[in-house]
Amino acid sequence: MKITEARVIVTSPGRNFVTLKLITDEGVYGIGDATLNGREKAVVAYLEDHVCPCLIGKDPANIEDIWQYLYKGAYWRRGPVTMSAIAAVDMALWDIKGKVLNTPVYNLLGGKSREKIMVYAHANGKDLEHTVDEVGRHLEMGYKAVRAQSGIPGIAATYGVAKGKEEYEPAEKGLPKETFWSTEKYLNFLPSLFKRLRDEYGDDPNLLHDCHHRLTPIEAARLGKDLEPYHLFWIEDAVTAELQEGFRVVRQHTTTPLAVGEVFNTIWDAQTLISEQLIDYIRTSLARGGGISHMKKVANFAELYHVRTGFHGATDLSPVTMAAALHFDLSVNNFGIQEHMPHQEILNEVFSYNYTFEDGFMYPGDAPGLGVDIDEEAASKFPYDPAYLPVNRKEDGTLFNW
Ligand code: KDG
Ligand code: MG
Repeated sequence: MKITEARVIVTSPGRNFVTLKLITDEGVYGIGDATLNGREKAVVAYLEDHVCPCLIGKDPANIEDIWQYLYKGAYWRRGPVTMSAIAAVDMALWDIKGKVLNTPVYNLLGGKSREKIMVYAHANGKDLEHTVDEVGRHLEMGYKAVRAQSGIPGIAATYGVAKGKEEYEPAEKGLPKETFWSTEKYLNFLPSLFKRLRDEYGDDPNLLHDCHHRLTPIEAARLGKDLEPYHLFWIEDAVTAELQEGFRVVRQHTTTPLAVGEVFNTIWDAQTLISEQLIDYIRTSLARGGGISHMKKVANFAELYHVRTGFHGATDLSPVTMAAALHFDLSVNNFGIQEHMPHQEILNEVFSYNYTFEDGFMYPGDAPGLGVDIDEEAASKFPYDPAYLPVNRKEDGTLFNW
């Protein structure tokens, strides 16, 4: 079998997605997700100009060799653009292998390690009471785990909180919006939210929170300590992790579990974090971390150090990544939790998928391959719609982490 065509499909049903389709001489094809939020066109060019031509004529069965060819063969390693492109190729190749062998991808990854996949939902509100209501609404929907993000008194707009009634979607049309931030106001407010949530809903629900890279290690240590009475499932991205050693400070001070990694690209971004047991969950999605082949190595490495997976699953990851993640989550022993942020209804005009949600858990389905497809004709009706993630400043104007 040979790859005869590699097509990049850009579409915007509700938001932008980049999808790679690899077609073989036997008519079997596979698809992969190459969406990099706010930088989509860079991956399109990387794929079309530098990756697709190299794939033609290759045997799609040799997934590991093709992965190494694209990683080592480029000479220029790592980085979000390169690794998103490699991830898309890798997902498409696993999809093809599953279809050729007539089996779901989880069977190729070692089979089922569990029957169902616990997912966490996003609850967000404009203020504390609204957020409490939203957490309750998601618990009523059956979720066993809910991430709570709230508007903060004195801060006009913050990460994770929807405007008006729509679902939260951080990428906005036009040039990047600027938001303003105060760590002091945030740290003073957040424990009161989780106290209120435990008072209202008791000890059982798994509660999570995303700090979105806005704290220094010692500030994260304070937050972790302040939240200990409310035993969160995790705090996420408490600190930016370019300096992996920074997590030593956080870890020394708190027993609140730590999750990080949605912006990581390879194992080298997490090696110290994992081997020194500085984190509890690794969040790198298959789409950012070079696909199933590389993330399998990361998960296996993490397993040695009691670190579990908790993959990123925001709306900028297409149904292809969601499906691939669910196959992966079902198969690895050290699965922890999966993020689930449902896409807009309109996306179903372009993508079809086999995964399902029931009572707080998801299932990848048993279709051969990944069980996802894209309708190219429908996709062409939703042209690319440029959008950027926001830029964040401190109240005095200093450029800060968004
Ligand atoms: O593209 C950026 C989003 O995926 C990110 O802001 C979402 O932090 C996020 C999360 O945890 O879902
Ligand atoms: Mg996050």
